[in-house]
Amino acid sequence: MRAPARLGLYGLTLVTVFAVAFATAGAVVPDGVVESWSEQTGDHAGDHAGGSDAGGNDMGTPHPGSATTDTGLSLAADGYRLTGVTAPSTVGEEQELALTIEGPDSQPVSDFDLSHEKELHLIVVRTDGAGFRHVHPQRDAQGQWSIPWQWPQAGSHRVYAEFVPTATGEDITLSTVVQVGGDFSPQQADEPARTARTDGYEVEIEGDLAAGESSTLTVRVTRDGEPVTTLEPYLGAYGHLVALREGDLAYLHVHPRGEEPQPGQTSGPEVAFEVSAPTPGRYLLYLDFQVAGEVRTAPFVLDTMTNHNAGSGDEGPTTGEAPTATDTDPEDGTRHEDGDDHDHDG
Ligand SMILES: [Cu+2]
Repeated sequence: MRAPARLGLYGLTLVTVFAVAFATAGAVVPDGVVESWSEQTGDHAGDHAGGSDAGGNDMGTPHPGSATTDTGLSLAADGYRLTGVTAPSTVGEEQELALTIEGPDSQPVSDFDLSHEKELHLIVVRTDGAGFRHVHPQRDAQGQWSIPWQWPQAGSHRVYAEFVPTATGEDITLSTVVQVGGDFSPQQADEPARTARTDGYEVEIEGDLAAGESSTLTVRVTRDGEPVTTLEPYLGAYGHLVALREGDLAYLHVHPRGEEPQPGQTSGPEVAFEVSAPTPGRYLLYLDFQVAGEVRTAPFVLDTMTNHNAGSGDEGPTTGEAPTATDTDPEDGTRHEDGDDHDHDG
């Protein structure tokens, strides 16, 4: 009777695998890592446009005086709370997405500084990285933020609010999770993706992420093989890049390089960003760029470099091999506020 014995062994192996998975799931990023990351990614990180001038050779060389920000995984930080989050509960239902930011006095906050031209940035993404949206809701007299909303896909979504209270002048990102009922097929990224297509535009990302270091990522926009040189300012830059750590969806602060564009100016085909990946692993990146008055989103997936010494950002971009015809099809992976309904098979 060998078969039953084998089955038994197989069962035991399964149990072991699950036990390991549980242990791993319980592992949390040590506080120290998060803290040094927060310090690194404070607003002043943008001052280091020349690269790692401090010769940062290790994780977490904190920049003194940097603003403290969190990693966007908390409902509350620095006395501010994300409350009253409502959204449609199922796919396709038309309603609104609403939220309130409460201050240390437990009252809705109504004084915000402009940051990237807006008082509040709302980022929404399903926890597998699909369905990214970056929008700007309206605030009413009572301090409630809202925007018309419809979910194109079911699943568990993370909702981030990024803002700067006038009272502190510090950037805060708070988030919560919203469940959306309906059929759900996960679209977890299974490999890095350096090329994205959206509305006839092809966007390629060059450069590498290095864990614990700042590095430069450059995006290049083409259409029908021709460089696109008519990128328009959007949110105070020629592109807005959001980076999330795959797995927990921690929110990275990304700083555009170069001068802030003036109204009417255009640029392209390249835009550069300064990014710090806090830990080794995979990151989901989303570029919003504007051409001819319309904002589009290009999604990417990057893994941090394994060679720790190779990239402090100022050597030329290392052109990675783009996976052939990546399936980061923006039409099912992402959409933007201004985009009308594309087909979503999510
Ligand atoms: Cu925004």
